[in-house]
Amino acid sequence: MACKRSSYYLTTPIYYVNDVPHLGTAYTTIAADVMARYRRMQGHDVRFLTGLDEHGQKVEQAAVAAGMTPQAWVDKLAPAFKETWDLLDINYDIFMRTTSDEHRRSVQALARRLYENGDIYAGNYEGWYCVPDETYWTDSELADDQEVSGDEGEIKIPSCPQCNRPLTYVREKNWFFRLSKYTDFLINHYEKDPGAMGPDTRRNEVLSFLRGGLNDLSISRANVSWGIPLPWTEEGDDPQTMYVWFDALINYITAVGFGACEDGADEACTREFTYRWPAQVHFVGKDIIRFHCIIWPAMLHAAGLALPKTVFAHGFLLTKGEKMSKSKGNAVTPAQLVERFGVDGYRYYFMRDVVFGQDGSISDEAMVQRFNGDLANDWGNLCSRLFSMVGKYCGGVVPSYVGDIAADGAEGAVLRDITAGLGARVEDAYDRFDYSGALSAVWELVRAANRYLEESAPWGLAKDPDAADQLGNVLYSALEAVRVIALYTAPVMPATSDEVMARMGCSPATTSIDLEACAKWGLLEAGNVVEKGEPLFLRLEVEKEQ
Ligand code: ME8
Repeated sequence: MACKRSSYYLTTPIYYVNDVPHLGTAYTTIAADVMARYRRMQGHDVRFLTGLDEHGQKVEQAAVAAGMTPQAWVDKLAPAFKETWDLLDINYDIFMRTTSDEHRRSVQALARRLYENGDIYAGNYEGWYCVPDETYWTDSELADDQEVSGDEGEIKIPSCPQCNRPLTYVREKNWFFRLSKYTDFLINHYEKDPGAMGPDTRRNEVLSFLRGGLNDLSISRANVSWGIPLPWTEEGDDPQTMYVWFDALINYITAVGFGACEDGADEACTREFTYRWPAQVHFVGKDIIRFHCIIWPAMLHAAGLALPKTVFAHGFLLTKGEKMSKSKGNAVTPAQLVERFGVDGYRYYFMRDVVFGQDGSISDEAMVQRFNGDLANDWGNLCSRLFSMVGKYCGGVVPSYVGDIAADGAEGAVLRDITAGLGARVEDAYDRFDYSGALSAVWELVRAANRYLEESAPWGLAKDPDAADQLGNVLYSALEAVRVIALYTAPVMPATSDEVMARMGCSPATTSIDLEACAKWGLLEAGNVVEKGEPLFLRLEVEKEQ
């Protein structure tokens, strides 16, 4: 467990600017945002990076088709991402664009370092390339029914094993990175440090791929002009550009200062870099683990840089059994879901219902069910009936707790005791990237608070003049549980938590920098004004929604 207040640097993939942000890219970004918010609330010094992958053949081709320069094209598309992240309450610190000058300097600095170390050499590339995925494929990776040689010399065009779209044949002089040289290093890395990659199933997949042996990797393109130029050329050659993945991965170190100095680009010249790097976690989808768990660590190691502490790969969001993607035409937009479920309802559903690390089928029905059950009924209803009782029985202010709140068997002890163990359970879940587990631990308190109100029946106590202290203690305890719930749900539903805290006269949950201390039982101040307010979540009608 990292010491609180230490640096916590986390990243999402940088998304291809060509695609609009969709539920899949939003999923990774929300997960990273929740982790960033949780770590901030614990007091860590967080840097949260997201951004855009703007170079490569795919973008170049799309720009040509649109009759625009690639730069004008990416400038036109980029704002949609920031708008979507704003809509979803994503509180990132750095938005990287790979067309920035700082990134060009950083990529060239890293490439130069590898070149000078002898890890880059000139060779000839001949083989298949997937432009939409910007990925090279070897013959052996293509399925048997995709034999490349047809009758009479005719070439059958194979399709990409990942996205199924037709591949392009590439034959050119390229520069190669000696990836194969790092095979044993990588095997050893993942064998020795199980935490270096999660979940375990993905780590095993990476290990078995590594044990099959690695080929060197072409890191430049001769005929793609939309990219970062290699900082060297051989006599007689046209300048080449970097392979887009080689360029893109480096964004993770650009963002924290690598290559900030023009001359020599030595990372020691920036304190930020030594402080921030390595990253605590790179969040990725399972489609891009080979890049992040094989190519990227080999590049870093070859450059004498530390490896990220963890790469965590989540699964795919599926609709009707198929991966959601814009190109498959089955994507609902994040804005459409926000319109129906609100930002927090949206964020809650994906964090609670899809187990992080596994594929998850999402459906309208499941969303409505979660929304009505967990949010409208459990959490929203707890707040509204409690706040209304405080209005009715306590003049709309937090009552004082009479007696020793810490004593055995004190009123509300059942909630106090759940709260006492909650911080550790939530932290353990977040340490394992188990968002669903973190939320279900908090929901034990939500449900217990609802049960507690039922069982203590404040409406009955209110009729008994001798039970005034007990009534105050019951309502105080339930309010205290609400305050604790608002704190622990804030990373997932920040606006709702801040609203709940405001209604109880407390400072915003999201400003906590010592979550466990803030969640200590009994800190709620008596006398705070409590406002009932509008319902937090209005039940959705399934029939109407469907
Ligand atoms: O791969 N379910 O960008 P990209 C869950 N530019 N997550 C999904 C998803 C789905 N159905 N579809 C997409 C690239 N994602 C490169 C990355 S990083 C140095 C370069 C998410 O726009 C998931 O995180 O294709 C996946 O890894 C990412 O979007 C791919 O985004």
